[in-house]
Amino acid sequence: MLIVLDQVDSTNTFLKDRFDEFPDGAVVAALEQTAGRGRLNRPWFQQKNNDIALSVAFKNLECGFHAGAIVGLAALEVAREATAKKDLFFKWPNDIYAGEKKLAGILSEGILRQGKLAGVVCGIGINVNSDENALFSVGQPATSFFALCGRKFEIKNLLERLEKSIGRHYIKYERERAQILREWRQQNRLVGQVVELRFPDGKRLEARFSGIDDDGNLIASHGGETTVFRCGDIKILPSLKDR
Ligand code: BT5
Repeated sequence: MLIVLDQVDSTNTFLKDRFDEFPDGAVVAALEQTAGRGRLNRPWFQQKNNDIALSVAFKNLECGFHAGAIVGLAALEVAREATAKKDLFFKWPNDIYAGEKKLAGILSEGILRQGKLAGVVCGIGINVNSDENALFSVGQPATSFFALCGRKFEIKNLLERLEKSIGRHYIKYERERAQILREWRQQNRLVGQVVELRFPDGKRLEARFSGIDDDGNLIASHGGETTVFRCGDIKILPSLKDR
């Protein structure tokens, strides 16, 4: 099921508020969000009628982070097909990057019922037709399908392709869970590199990104110690990557 709204505050908020009214796997997209959100309540920019914003209702997941793996792999597939750029990758936890520029971001939010995880609303924003000027206002290096390949795209057509790809990846997840998670790990390009961990409280730590555990947490090593990094951001340190 794909529903495309002309305007909404946030597709994640919309679907969270109506979670029980939608079937498992339902996708709600919007051509404009007036209050698009990133993680930690950061703003998400979407150019009206020009970029993708959608959310998916997941009701049968083993754990919350698997939502990002399913939606992320589907988006990576559509982005590679559309732009013919193979060199797109995940930056932990679920951003899609081209080089050092962000192409897409994912926000997964758990739905709790009596203290238990009843489902997950997973939203993704993808820059499609935004040009350099629009991307500049984002405040961090960002790119779009248009910036990558010089073509503009019909948003509704891309939404249909993405909804189908999410459906396929969800079915595959139900049948071959380990394979989906393996693919997701493989596309996390920065494993092995030295990165800067940025904790939500502002603390920073340079460490080697040594892997991702079964719950989707980043495992980092520094000075013989291991840190399990559950929430925050990582900054790519290209000059240090082979250290
Ligand atoms: C994310 O958060 O990257 C998750 C974004 C999820 C957006 C989707 S759209 C559909 C659904 N409905 C919503 O309300 N949200 C979801 P985070 O990792 O916290 O990144 C946020 C940061 O990315 C911001 O602080 C900006 O610096 C930057 N940013 C904002 N808009 C951007 C854009 N269009 N492209 C690249 N970077 C952006």
